[in-house]
Amino acid sequence: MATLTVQDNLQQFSTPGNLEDVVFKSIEFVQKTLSENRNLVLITAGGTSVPLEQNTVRCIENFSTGRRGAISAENFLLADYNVIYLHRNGSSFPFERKFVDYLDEKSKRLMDIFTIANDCVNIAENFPKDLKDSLKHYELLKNNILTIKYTSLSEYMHYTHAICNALKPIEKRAMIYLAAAVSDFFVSNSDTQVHKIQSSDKLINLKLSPVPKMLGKLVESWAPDAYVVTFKLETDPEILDHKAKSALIKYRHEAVVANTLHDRYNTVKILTELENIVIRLSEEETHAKVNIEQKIVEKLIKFHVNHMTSI
Ligand code: 9Z3
Repeated sequence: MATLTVQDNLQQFSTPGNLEDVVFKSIEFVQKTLSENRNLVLITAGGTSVPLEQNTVRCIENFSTGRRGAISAENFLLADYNVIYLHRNGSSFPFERKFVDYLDEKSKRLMDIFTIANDCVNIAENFPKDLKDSLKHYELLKNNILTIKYTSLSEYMHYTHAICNALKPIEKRAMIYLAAAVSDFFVSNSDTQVHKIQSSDKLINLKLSPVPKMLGKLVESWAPDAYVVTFKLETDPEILDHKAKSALIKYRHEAVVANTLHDRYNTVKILTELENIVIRLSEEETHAKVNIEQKIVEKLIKFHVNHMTSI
């Protein structure tokens, strides 16, 4: 297992009980990918949970649904990449999310689409073609995806570190695509009380510490050869470009995808050292339910190919 150094900044996050299992599965999947001679992308998706108590009753959450990561994973799989999908437990899942969309659109529950007669379960209706296609794609590609779930910020941190280390033998054929919305603040171990915070009439003061930035370490030493893509989210479009450009300069990684909260599925900017590309869905594309992730992934794969052929 990759040993933690003080510089990795992870000691302040409690080590998840199943970390060795995640390491083992990642190494095994990397070996499989090498033997298949494929490229591999690590995708992170969904929000992190920050516990307020050690025996957690309450926590701090964020808005992220994991949809960006899930649809991106579909597109990488269809482009013949192997995928490690590190996602928030219960968030959007590649191909399956189409069924969730369908149920939502029809205002139905999952069990509404099944009937049972003589102990046989049947599907109650004719599925639209794109749902059948999703099922077919999943059947075809499910061995090319390794799924790892996290809930807490600590799990996210340790798993990301462990998977990046496991990716080392893949060298430049690895891409890291950090679409998860990771909390910027947490309650440090020493400030987290053991038992449930008791209700009272008094104000409660929470001490939130800044989450140590892991990106510098990731780029420098966890996965030094990989093509690293981060996402920058703002709610104020005025500051987005500047923040995205600053991140690219500060961490010296390959690409930043900049987006705003409310327009994130319609417009993004991809920034690299040499390019500044705006991707915006047209009205027709929005109407035809084109996913912007398809376009993001297409572009990034082109950049990744250049990265792999560079010396
Ligand atoms: C993103 O910006 C993703 O595009 C979204 C996708 C989280 C907005 P959904 O999961 O949304 O489909 O609902 N991810 C990165 C967000 C983030 O926390 N970035 C950090 C920042 O902006 C830098 S790594 O400071």
